[in-house]
Amino acid sequence: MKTQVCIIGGGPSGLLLSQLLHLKGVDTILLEKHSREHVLSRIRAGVLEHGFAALMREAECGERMDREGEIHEGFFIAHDGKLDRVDLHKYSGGSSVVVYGQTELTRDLYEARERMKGQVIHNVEDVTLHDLKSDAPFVTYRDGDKIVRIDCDYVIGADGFHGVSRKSIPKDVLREYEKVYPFGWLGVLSRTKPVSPELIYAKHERGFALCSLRSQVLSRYYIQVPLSDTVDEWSDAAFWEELKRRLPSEVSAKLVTGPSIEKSIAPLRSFVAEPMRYGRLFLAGDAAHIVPPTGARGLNSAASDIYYLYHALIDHYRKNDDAGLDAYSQKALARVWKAQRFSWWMTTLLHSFPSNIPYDNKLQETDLAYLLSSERALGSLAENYVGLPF
Ligand code: RFL
Ligand code: PHB
Repeated sequence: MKTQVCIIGGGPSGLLLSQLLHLKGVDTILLEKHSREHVLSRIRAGVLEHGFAALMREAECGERMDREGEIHEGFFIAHDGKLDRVDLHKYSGGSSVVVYGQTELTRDLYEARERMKGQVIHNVEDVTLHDLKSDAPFVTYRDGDKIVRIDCDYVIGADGFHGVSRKSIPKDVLREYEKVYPFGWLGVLSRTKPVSPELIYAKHERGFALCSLRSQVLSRYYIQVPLSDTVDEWSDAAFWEELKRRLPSEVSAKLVTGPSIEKSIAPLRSFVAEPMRYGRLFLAGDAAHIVPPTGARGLNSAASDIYYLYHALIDHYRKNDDAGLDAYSQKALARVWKAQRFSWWMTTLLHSFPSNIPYDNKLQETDLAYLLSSERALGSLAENYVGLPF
């Protein structure tokens, strides 16, 4: 087989890029390791930057997001039994975020690829990248007993943190930066009315908690748990009880509980691989960087990579101009590191760290008090949360 751009990974990054390129007449083949059902069973992000929402519209995939997604102009920070509202709209100069689940967004992208007869190949095994430093790279995968070869101009590694693309870059070329946090998030999805119309990020000495939502009938809650905990140890009843203890009483009194329809633990990690280009291979999204979910940056950082790559590839194919491709790694990483900084800061501000000495806890309390008392600090939070410009 032959294509212009071979995309590895059918998560939001890979699907969005293939859809955007297809609309501009660039040919792509997308390879996904799992079935579509498997990809759509993962419950992940819920908050989209306005710039990402605009990219979904440009990809002709924004219709359901605009109909069913919720515009949020603020969120709450709960601490010391109180609730403080962060007015994103006011402090960001008129911006907001869209609350729309990654699962729904991925479904919309799959449906668009199907409508346009895009080539998306599922359940591929043993994906291998070849000759990335040459002008004629190719990708192979196994389909049963058969090895299939795809010749292409460029390979896009959008295959997530555990994918094969980053691992195809020689170790002496790649520099990896990593920080592992000593806790995870236990998440529960439940068909209940959300406790608050806007998200609540809660700082509590027992650990962080987050009240989020997917719609007015679907709630998503998280609590900080030690890494040693397993999902089986957490009954629904124990989860609700712990969540209530970490929320101000005015909130926990209103919490509607119900059976969980999904429950999982995600470890918290910050990670960046540099550079994001190796010859004809370009990394995008979680394949190159991940953040702890506290600042809601992960999917949004993936979208900014796709924005840069999309424009760079269009300039290459339409104008024979490679400046965008040559600048990609540097440009993408500059924004990625800002998302890293923000996610690390939000995580440090709101979680309980087992290794903290009393001095650290005092600084953490002071950081929060300063934030909530300073319009400039709130401006910085809001600007980062709604998304820095691409
Ligand atoms: P994905 O979604 O991991 O998709 C990669 C795809 O590649 C496939 N794959 C392969 N395909 C072919 N060959 C191989 N060898 C392959 N190896 C892997 C995989 O099957 C998969 O389908 O990466 P992508 O597209 O870069 O998207 C990134 C986002 O998924 C991720 O950043 C976010 O979910 C992070 N995140 C959040 N981000 C936000 O912006 N806002 C949020 O509110 C937010 N909340 C979250 C989150 C992530 C969470 N978890 C579980 C990690 C909340 C949680 C709990
Ligand atoms: C979510 O709804 O899953 C969610 C929202 C905000 C975050 C992280 C996750 O910061």
